[in-house]
Formats: sequence, C-alpha cells, structure tokens
Amino acid sequence: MAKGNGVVYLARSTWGKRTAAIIAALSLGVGGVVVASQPAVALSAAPEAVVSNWTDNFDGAAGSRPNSQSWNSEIGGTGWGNNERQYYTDSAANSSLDGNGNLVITARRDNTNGLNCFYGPCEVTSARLTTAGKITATYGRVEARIKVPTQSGTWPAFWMLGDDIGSVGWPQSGEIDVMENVGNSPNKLLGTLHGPGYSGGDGIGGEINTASPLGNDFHTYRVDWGPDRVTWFIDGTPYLSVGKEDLGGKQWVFNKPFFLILNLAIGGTLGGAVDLNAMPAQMVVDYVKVTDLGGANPVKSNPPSHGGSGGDPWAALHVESPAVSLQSVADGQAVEIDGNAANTQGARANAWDYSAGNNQRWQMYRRGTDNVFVFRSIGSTLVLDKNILGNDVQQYGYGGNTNQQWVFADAPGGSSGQIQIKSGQDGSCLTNKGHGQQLRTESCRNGDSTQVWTINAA
Ligand SMILES: [Ca+2]
Repeated sequence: MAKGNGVVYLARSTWGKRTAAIIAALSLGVGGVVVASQPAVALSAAPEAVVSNWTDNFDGAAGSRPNSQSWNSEIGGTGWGNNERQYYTDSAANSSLDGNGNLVITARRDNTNGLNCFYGPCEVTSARLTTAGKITATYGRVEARIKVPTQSGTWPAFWMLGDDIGSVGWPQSGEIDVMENVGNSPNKLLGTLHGPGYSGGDGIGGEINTASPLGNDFHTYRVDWGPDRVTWFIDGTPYLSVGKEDLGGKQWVFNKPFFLILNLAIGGTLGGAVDLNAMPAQMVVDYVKVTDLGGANPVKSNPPSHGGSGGDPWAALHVESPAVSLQSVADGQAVEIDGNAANTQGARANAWDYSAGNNQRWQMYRRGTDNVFVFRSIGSTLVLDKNILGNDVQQYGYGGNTNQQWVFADAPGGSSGQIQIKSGQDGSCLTNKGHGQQLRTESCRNGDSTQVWTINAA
C-alpha cells in the first residue's frame, strides 16, 4: 500500500550494456510515479494471537464497530507517506458493520469536526483497520471477499505488514500487498512484495487487468504464502507468483508473523485525481480468512496455459517487469493484439498507433537470469507467439515452447535502448510490416529500422 506498481528488473546482464541501460531507465520511469513511505502502525499492548485458522465474517448489528479484539483503527491525516487526502477515524461513520454480514469502510466528504490534514482542513474521512498486536499469521492462505468502490481517487487495499515493524522498521519488516486497485484504473489489480532494497516504487510484483471493473461485484483476493514463495489469486485463479529466487539476491523477509490491514485511501501518489462530489465511496468486506496450508510453498502458478504438455510451463519464469509497450523505431507503431480479440487463441498481433490500450500493454516474464523473455498480453492471459509453423505473430496460450520465447540483442548501429527482438525458435527478428499489418518474424537485417524496437513503461 506504500507503493504502487512493482518494478522487477532483476539480473540484467545477458544482452549488452545498451539494453541494460534502457531497462534501467524504464525501471526508474515506472518507479517514479510512486513514493516510498513508511507506514505508521498502532501497536496494542493486548496479548497477540498467532493464528493458523481464523475468520472474521463481520456478523453483527448494523452500525456496530468491527470486533475490537481483532481490529484496531489507525487515526490521522498525515498523508500516510503517499500524500493521501483522507483523515482516518475510528468513527462508525467510516467503518462499521452493515448488519448483513459485511464490514463497510466508507470514505465521506466530511469535515464536521474541523479536522486538519497535512494540506489544511481535511476534505474527506475514511478508515484504516489493522490487526496489529491482536491477530498475526505466518504462512497460509490469506484471503478476503471484497467489493471495492469505483469512484475516481479511491485506493482500497488489503495487505499485510511484518509484525516486527515496531522494532526493525519498514521496509525491513516486509510488506505483502494482497490487493490494490484504484478507482481511476478500475480494471487493474496489483499484487506486490516489499522489503529492503525493493520498497516503494521498486516493489516486486505484477498486475492484471480484468474484463470488467473490479468494483462491479465482490471478488475474492488471496495469497497463498509459503516459506519461499507467495502466489496471488483472484476468485481462485492465480495471476502472479514471486519466489525467494526472484529477488535477485535481495533479502526475503517473509518468514515471520504478519498482521492484516484493510483500508480505503483517497487520492495520493497512486489514487490520483479525486472526485469529491462522487463521495461517499464504500469498500465492502464480506470476510477475512486465514487458512493453514501446513507451511507448504504454493505451487508456482501464473496465467493458465493452453498449450504444451506436462507440468506448469510458467514455473520456470518470473515476473520481470510491470506492463511495457513494444514500439517500432521505424514509425513508433506498437505491438498489439488485433481489436477486441480478448482471449482468442491465434488472434493476430499487429502494428498500431500506441494509445496505452490493454491490448498494447504486455507483462514481461523472464527465465531465470537467461536472455529469454515471454510477453503476456495485459488484455488477455495469452502470450506473444510466433506461429510455430510459419512467421506470423499472434497470441497464444503459453506452453513453454521456444516460438513463444524471445531473446534481446543490441540493434547493430542502433542508439541506446534500441534492440532487436528475436524468436527463441529460430532467431528470426520481430518485424513491423506497417500500420494495421500483422507482425511477422523475418531474417534479421542490420540497419533495418522495421526490426528495431524499444521497450517502454506502459
Ligand atoms: Ca460476511
């Protein structure tokens, strides 16, 4: 919650200094939108329960506060490290049960009590609830069923912090963001880990875009957390997995108790522009649940495979970056999946004017520290695929095949950050055939700008 997009460029030495430079620049560019912060934490003197199985169904009378044996209210309008606009209260007006089995956190345009925020009189009140000092868990399945708000500026989150934050501080404490979404990007779901050397905008994680706004309905947001790996799910479908080996040697700080946090921030570095006239906004939580998985690591699982045979082909990959665009040096055209092809296997990959559409944005995965990359369309769960029998480029389910893998090479004679993207099957070069035309791979030709690309934060 103290961060936004995860930025993951780990080892980056296999394809030359120029490309490394562009990747470094990309990393800075993405990270620059997010400000690191140190979450403030209210610690309770009450005895703490380390749980392996625990559920709060938020049953209770309408208007009552969430159970104080489990939940604390953090209070204040400091901006919470991210220039957030809300003042958090412990009032039932901002967090209470609805009598129908839900906890409702409500952001209100309200300053009836003359509250002061870091920017002056507060514009909006909300709530941030934590189980610090009361309920902690180490490993297991941690999930909540939540309906997020959709108003501009809302920034709901379900996340965890290391219970030792009071002694070791943040980010040494570690942070596991189970769910983040913002009303200004209503289809985007973010999952992220933070720790020493990967905090703030350098968090390690990923994102997906869902077919419809997350706030249209309840969804279950979950992590399966083991000693060496965390895997994220929405409605039971995995979309991201980060293991100890993905940290590039940075310290894994997730082998200890963590407490839970539910909050609804407004505005700030990730929340963005706020529509105060659209308040109140509600984050509705049906339940929060912790389930013992016996301390086992979750299976590394990423978007479902539609091809290949045996095992999980994604298991060899890690998330290398947040979303990127691939753009041609010849004319700036971007690699995109044709029209509204969504999850259609075999849909054409074309060159088209870049407009930041989800069909033009790609999540980049990498095989270890190898110069082997896979591009998954943010607009689908399919990957950039060279027809295994030909040279047309399309989207297809990832089966771990070489025609779905790409290697980078410095473009001979090209400028810094300009690369050739070669098929892992036969070394042929990704080639821009012009606006609206299907991409192909062709024999690499030095000095041909239709075969030269830049990779950009998207
Ligand atoms: Ca419930």
